[in-house]
Amino acid sequence: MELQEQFKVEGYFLQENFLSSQECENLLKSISDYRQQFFIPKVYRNVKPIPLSYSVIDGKAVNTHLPEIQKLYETVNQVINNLTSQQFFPLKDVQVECNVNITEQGGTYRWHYDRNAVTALLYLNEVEGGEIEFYPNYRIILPKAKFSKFQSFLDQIQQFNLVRSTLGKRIVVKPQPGLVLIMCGDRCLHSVRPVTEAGDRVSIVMAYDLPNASFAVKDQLNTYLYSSEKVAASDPNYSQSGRSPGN
Ligand SMILES: O=C(O)CCC(=O)C(=O)O
Ligand SMILES: [Fe+2]
Repeated sequence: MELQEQFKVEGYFLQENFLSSQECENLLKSISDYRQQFFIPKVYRNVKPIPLSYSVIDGKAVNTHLPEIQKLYETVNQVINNLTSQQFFPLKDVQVECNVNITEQGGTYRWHYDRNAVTALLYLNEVEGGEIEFYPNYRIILPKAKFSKFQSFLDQIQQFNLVRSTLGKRIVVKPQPGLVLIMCGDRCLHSVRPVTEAGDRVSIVMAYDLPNASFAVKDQLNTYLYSSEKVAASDPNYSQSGRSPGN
């Protein structure tokens, strides 16, 4: 199968050694230098069955202080556009564009869909545990109401273990330096299993969408994902009004 066709059918794409181990080392060094200089928020959201428990360097900080990662974000955009028949672009919200996720021992990432259409995950190191588990092209998506309460209801049903194992195709990927995983982030249910060793798991998360994409859920979701502040909504992935604006 040709690559574009394969991505369309399978809903994800994996490439080992997208970066060399030396390139990963250099990026890890820049990230650790950044951490010496700046505070990075630790985020803990007690959701079931898997909490969101990680630290994050958000897109604003990457944009300002980590130019080599910002450059990678542009390079991976081209990789994605060779993989699909559509043209994807950086998000308009710089905070969300490109993040560095740092997950320490015991840390996890909750079950979720990304707000944006295509996501690339680039792994910089190997850890014990910390596998990403995902179900590509799994979501029953309401095209005009992706952020609605009814969508939230459907998503909750689809998250149940039994429903996942019956309807979904489970894929588990162990992080390794230089491995890139590209997925349709808003259709692929995913979570990260607990890191079981003392070292940090470091991944770069890159988000893209079509130029006209609009997100009903911006501010609360950003606070939820990128700060340690409390948020009112139980799951800010969905808007209170139940409708997505602009479509
Ligand atoms: O680090 C990972 O493997 C996944 C992170 C993720 O899904 C996200 O930040 O949206
Ligand atoms: Fe995600």
